[in-house]
Amino acid sequence: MGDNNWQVKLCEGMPEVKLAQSVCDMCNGNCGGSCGINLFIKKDMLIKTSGRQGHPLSHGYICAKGRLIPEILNAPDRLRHPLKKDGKGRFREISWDEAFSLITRQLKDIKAKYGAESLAVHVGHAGVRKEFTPYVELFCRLFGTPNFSTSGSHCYLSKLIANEITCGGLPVPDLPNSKCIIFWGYNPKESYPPVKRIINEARKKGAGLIVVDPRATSTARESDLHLQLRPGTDTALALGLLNVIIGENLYDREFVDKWAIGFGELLQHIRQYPPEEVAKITWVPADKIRKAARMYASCKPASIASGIAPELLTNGFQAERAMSVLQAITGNLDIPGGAIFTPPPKLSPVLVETATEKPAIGKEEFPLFHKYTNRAQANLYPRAILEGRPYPIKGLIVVGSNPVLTWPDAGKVKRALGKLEFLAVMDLFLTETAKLADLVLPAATFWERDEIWDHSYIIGDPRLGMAQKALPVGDVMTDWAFWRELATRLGYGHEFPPKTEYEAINFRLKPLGLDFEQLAECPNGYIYQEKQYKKYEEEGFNTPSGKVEIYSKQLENHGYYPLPTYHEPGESPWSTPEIARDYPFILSTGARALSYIHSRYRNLPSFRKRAYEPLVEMNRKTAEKLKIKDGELLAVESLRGRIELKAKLTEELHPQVIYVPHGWAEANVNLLTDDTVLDPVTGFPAFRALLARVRKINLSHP
Ligand SMILES: Nc1nc2c(c(=O)[nH]1)N[C@H]1C(S)=C(S)[C@@H](COP(=O)(O)OP(=O)(O)OC[C@H]3O[C@@H](n4cnc5c(=O)[nH]c(N)nc54)[C@H](O)[C@@H]3O)O[C@H]1N2
Ligand SMILES: Nc1nc2c(c(=O)[nH]1)N[C@H]1C(S)=C(S)[C@@H](COP(=O)(O)OP(=O)(O)OC[C@H]3O[C@@H](n4cnc5c(=O)[nH]c(N)nc54)[C@H](O)[C@@H]3O)O[C@H]1N2
Ligand code: SF4
Ligand SMILES: [Mo]
Repeated sequence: MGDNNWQVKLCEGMPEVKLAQSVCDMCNGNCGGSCGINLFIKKDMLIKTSGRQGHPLSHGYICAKGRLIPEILNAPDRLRHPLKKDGKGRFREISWDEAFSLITRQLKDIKAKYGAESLAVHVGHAGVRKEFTPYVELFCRLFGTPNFSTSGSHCYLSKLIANEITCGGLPVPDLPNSKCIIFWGYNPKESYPPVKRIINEARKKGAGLIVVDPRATSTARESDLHLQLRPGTDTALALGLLNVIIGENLYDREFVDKWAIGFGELLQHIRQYPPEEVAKITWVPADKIRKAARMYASCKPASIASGIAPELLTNGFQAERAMSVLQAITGNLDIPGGAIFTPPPKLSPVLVETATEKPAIGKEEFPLFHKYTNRAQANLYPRAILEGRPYPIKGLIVVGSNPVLTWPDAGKVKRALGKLEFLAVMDLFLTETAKLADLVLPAATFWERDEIWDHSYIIGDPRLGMAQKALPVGDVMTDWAFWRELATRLGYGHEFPPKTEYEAINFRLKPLGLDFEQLAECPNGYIYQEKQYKKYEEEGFNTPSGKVEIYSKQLENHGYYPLPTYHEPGESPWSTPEIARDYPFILSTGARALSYIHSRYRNLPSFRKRAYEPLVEMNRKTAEKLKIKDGELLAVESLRGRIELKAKLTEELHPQVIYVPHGWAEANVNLLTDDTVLDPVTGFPAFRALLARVRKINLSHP
């Protein structure tokens, strides 16, 4: 049944070409969504894609990556068979049956020798909001390991938890209806361009735009106000805005009196953050802080679209808390044009609760991260593997992720992966991580399986849709089918109720009174509920007090700061001046560029043609002082490691700040990042504010 594509039609005038309506899911993550696409298929092969008119978010737009999907799917180096590493480190093709025998044997051995918890399973960005991911978690529980982690170890969950604790849920910005929008460490022009269209329309209607970004991006330059802060100082800036808003009586007194607790304590607390002091910390002039605060607080409804940058800091959780408080005290929660709560669709839950003997890795250090997510914190896996703390991890299965290029301190990650007794990787390509594996499993892509997509988390559009399988799976396997088969071989098949993905989707849709076919008939999605606002007036907020918790007893009880509080980044010219003497630049890594998704596609010629190599961006004047020329090869070093890449001189950056993209094997910036100083509440790494130095490479004296 799942093999039928209900949306496949024949192309007019080209009887041999079929047209299937689908979506591109590549941006899907923290702030990205999906775009509607048409797939043109000839003899079971994808030959072309185009933007699909009428799609509620993308309206016919697709970016170059979306147009290059045929190159991804048909790549000559795409994995087609399971690969097993032999004693000499060479890969040999094996059958699926052999692959299952090998992995089953390895998992049983590990469990018998070290206990079930010594297996960890990590699902990366390719598994975000995918139908197979809850089943991987189910597998982990059935096997008996608490160590199920996702890219949520460094993405999105910090924001989610900060907002859960503050106002009982994560609201999203109702951008189309806002009168003032703050893009806070968010740059959709590169990370999900369809949002630009929404902003342009809101701005045509008169909405103001404030951009908080250390870089003068084109989005920042086109905004009404650009707050060009020092990387990592977001919490201080937010507290400075709160200082002005409260000091000038620009907050919503009625809302605060009725619906917030801890305002009195906040009032005292923000006295430490007058604009002049905040200006010294953040480098944002005091008059701009005042202007931004007045603009945001006096244009109601207003919203904050916070991107990934504030999360990727040692003080990131507090930054998200402070933004949550800003939205609350200005009375922008749950109103049209403000920060709205759109509950995700009520799908049947997959999980069975099975207690595990040992706590998840990271539970002890980051109890609230664990409480709110029930997940292990993957940033601590390398320590567990290398040092056996709190207990050893001996086996790891990596699904849709490339830790060697995307986890902090890649040198340590590589050492750790090398020490495992068993590493399996399921991917489309032989990635840098897959190269280290004992077993590599070829996965089907999004377009070779059935998937549900959901738009509630982008701009609060309660819309659910179906992207039906449009292409045959061939010799590879869908992630879902793999985990079901593995569970069956280990004797848990009966706990995996659906037998096919088609059945699984029908099971998930049941509470909505929908089935597979009905959802498939709505290529632009199905609105699963009416928008409702100010629900708190009847239900209260979903916090222990039923109110917005500006002061959080829960945080206090766990030994954390109960009010949003600024701390210098773990590494900075002020917190670690002794390091800054040798490493004077502030390094921000991984700002998105439209050309790639994280570590993917560097192996594909058309992608390379568009963006050939990684570049370190630095201020032109600084470069002139150091006699560095545009395009010159440089070494960038941190306490952890060294990479070499060419310089790109720019006016966009402060003289002391440098930027390096992530995801490049030839200059892996995560060799420079750190996994020891993490955000104390969430365990998130400081990808956006570290210290580094830059050296010219004298090629004649290597
Ligand atoms: N093309 C492309 N699109 C993607 C992805 C991709 O890899 N490639 N990944 C997807 C995923 S998983 C995610 S999480 C999203 C992320 O997408 P966004 O949330 O838009 O995040 P970024 O572009 O990484 O960073 C946004 C801005 O933060 C700025 N910034 C850097 N350091 C700081 C800081 O300390 N404070 C502040 N306020 N700003 C800072 C950068 O200059 C950048 O312009 O993108 C998604 N979309
Ligand atoms: N320095 C630095 N590091 C960062 C960041 C940063 O800003 N700076 N950003 C962080 C963030 S926000 C994120 S979300 C992470 C993302 O980091 P990862 O989760 O490692 O994401 P990708 O590098 O995109 O790796 C996804 C892999 O999945 C494969 N894949 C694609 N589709 C499928 C599928 O359907 N099934 C399977 N099994 N595999 C598939 C792809 O080929 C690719 O190898 O990176 C983080 N790392
Ligand atoms: S912006 Fe490009 S990569 Fe992202 S979902 Fe749309 S088409 Fe796909
Ligand atoms: Mo992300």
